[in-house]
Amino acid sequence: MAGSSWTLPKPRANGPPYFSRNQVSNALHQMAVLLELSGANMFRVRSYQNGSRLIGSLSQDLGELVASGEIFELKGIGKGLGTAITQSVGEGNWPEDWINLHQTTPQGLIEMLGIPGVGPKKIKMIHEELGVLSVADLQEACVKNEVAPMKGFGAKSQQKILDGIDLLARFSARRRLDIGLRYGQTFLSMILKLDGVERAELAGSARRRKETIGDLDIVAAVKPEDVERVTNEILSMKGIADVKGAGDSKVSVILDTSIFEEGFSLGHLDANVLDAIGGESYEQLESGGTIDAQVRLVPAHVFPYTLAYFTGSKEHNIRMRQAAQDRGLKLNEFGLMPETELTGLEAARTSLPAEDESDIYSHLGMDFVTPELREDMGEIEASAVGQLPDLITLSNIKGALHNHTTLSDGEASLEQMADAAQRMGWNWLGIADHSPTLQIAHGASAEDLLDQHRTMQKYNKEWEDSGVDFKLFSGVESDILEDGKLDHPDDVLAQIDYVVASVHAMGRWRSRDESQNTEDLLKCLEHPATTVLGHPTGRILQGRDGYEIDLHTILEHMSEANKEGELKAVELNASPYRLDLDWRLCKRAKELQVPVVINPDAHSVQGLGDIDYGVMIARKGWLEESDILNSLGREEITRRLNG
Ligand code: DGT
Ligand code: CA
Ligand code: CA
Ligand code: ZN
Repeated sequence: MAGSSWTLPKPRANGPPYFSRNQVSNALHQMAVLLELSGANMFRVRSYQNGSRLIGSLSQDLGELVASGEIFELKGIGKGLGTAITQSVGEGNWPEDWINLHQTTPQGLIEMLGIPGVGPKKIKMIHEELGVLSVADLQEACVKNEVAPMKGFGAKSQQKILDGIDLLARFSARRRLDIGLRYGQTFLSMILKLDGVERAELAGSARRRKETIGDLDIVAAVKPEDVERVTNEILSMKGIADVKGAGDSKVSVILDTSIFEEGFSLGHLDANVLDAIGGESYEQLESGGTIDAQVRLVPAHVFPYTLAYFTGSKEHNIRMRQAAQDRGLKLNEFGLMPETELTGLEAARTSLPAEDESDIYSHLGMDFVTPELREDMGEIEASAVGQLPDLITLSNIKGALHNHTTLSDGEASLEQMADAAQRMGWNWLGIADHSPTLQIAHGASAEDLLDQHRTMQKYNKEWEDSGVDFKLFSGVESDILEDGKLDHPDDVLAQIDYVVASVHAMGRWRSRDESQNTEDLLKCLEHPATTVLGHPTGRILQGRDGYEIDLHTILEHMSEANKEGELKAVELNASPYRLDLDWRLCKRAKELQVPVVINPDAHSVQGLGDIDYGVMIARKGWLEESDILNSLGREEITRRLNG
C-alpha cells in the first residue's frame, strides 16, 4: 500500500520495552517479505513469517517475556529470532542485518507489493529478468507485452497485473465512506477510553459524510499536563501500522486492519459491484489496506473551535472566517477573537467562549449547521436567516423498494428479508429481483416473478387478518434494454406493484454518448410501469465511472411527470459502493419535487443496513422527510404505488 511505511519503527519510550508486540510482529512480517524478494532460502523466510504470526497473537506481555528470557522458550522462536527480538525490545536497536536489508531493497519493489495478485516471488522474477524497478516500469513492461512471455506468467496474468496497477492507483488516494467510518469510529472509541481524554470527535470528511475519505481527522480535548502520556498511549495502540509524526499537539499515524477486534471482512457483495472493483483482488486490497489518521490534542476550552476548523470543509471555513471578519472578529482553530498581536493558544485567551460548535455559529448570528451540510452549497446563507432544512433521519424510513432475494442474486429468502425488515421497525418492504436479461445476477423469469408476487399476497393477507402493520410489495428491477425498453411484457408488469428500471449493460452504455443514453432513459421513464430510476449513473465508487448521462434533463422530465400525477421517483442507492444519486444532485431533485427513494439494494439481510449510508448522503443532499418516498407509512405508500 502506498500509505504503509516499510521503514523499521523508531523506539518510542525512554526505557524497555522499546517496541510493542504489534511493531515487532510487523517488522518480522516485513523481513519475511524482504527476504523473499532478495531470494533468501524459504526456510528462513518461513521462520520470520511464523515468528510474526506468533508474536502478533501473543497473550502474554512481550516486554516481560523478553525481560525474563522466556521469549527463547516459545515454540517457533529460534535462537536467532529470540536474540533479535531481545535486542530490539530490550535495548531499542533493530539488528544490523534487518536494517541493511531494508536499506538495500529498492523502494519501487516494495511499492509493487501493493499490486493485488503480485507477491514477492513474481516481483523478484520480473525485476531480475526485465530490470523493472517501479510500478511505472512494470506497467510499461506489461503494455509492451514483455511480461506475458515470461515463464509462469502469460497474457492473462499480464492483464491482471495491469488491472491491479489501475486498482491500486485509485485505491491509494481515498477510501469509501463505509471503510473510512469503520476505521474512524473504531479509532475514536479507543481514544475516548484513554485516561485524560475529556472529549473527542471525528472531524474532517468522515464527519461531513463525504462518499470517500482522504484521511481521518480526530480532535481530542486533553489537559496540557496529560498530553504527553495520552500521545504515548495512542502511539502504542493496536492497529497502528506506523507513526508519521508526533508533536506536542498532533499525532499522525497510519492505521491498518489489525485495529478491528473482530477481524475484517466485507460481507456478501453484489456480483455486479464486485466485478466492477476487481473481484478477489479488490478484497485482498481492502483487507491489506491502510488509512492515515491525524489526532489533534487541545485544551477543552478551545475544543469546539478546533473541531469546527478540522471538520471543514475548507470552503465552509473560508465563508465562516469571512462572516467573523464582517463582525470585526478573527476565527481560527483556537477561537473567535478581536484582532490581536497574539497568536495561537495565546490569542485564544481573548476568544469568545464556546461550549459547543453551536455557540460559534450563534456568536456569528447563525443557526448551527450540521456537519453534513458544511460544503458551502448554500448552508451559510440559509443558517443566517433560519432557513436550514429539517433533515431526514434513519427513524423516518418506513421501508424500501429495491431489494433482492434468492429469486435472483440475493442471499436471503423472501421470508428472511421480510422478517429482517420488521425487526428494523419498517412497516413495509419492496422486493425487486433482477429481470431475465441480467444473467450474471440470475435474472428471474416472468413466471417466477408472478409466483413470488402470489406468495407475497398470501403473506399480506395473513398479516392483515392478524393486524400486523407490515406489507410486502412486489416489484422487479428491470434491466433497461436497447432503445429504453423494459425487460418484461406489459401484461406481466401490469400485475406487479412497481418497476425499478436500471442500466446494467455498462459496457454498451459507456461506449455511447450522452445524448443517446439520455434519450433511451427518457423513453424508459415514459413507460407507465416505470416507477423508480435505479442507480441513475451506474458508477461504482473506486471501481468505474458511470455512463454519460444528462441527469438535469432527466430530473426535469421526471418533475413534469410527477406534476401530471404520475409517480416517477429517483433512487438514492444506499450501497456504499454506489451512493448514486450523488448528493450534489439530491438538492436539484428536491427543488424539482422529484421524490427520492433511498434504497439499500440489499442482497442479504445485513445489506438492509446499508440504508444508513443512504440516509447520510440524503442528509448531505439537503433532503427532508417530505422529499423521501420511503418515509411514507404502509397505507400511504400503498396509495402512491397503486395510484
Ligand atoms: P479528505 O481528508 O481529503 O477526505 O478531506 P478533509 O475535508 O478531511 O480535508 P483534510 O483532512 O485535508 O483537512 C481537514 C479539514 O481541515 C478540512 O476539511 C478543513 C480544514 N483545513 C485543512 N487545511 C485547511 C486550509 O488550508 N484552510 C482552511 N480554511 N481549512 C483547512
Ligand atoms: Ca481528512
Ligand atoms: Ca487530514
Ligand atoms: Zn439491484
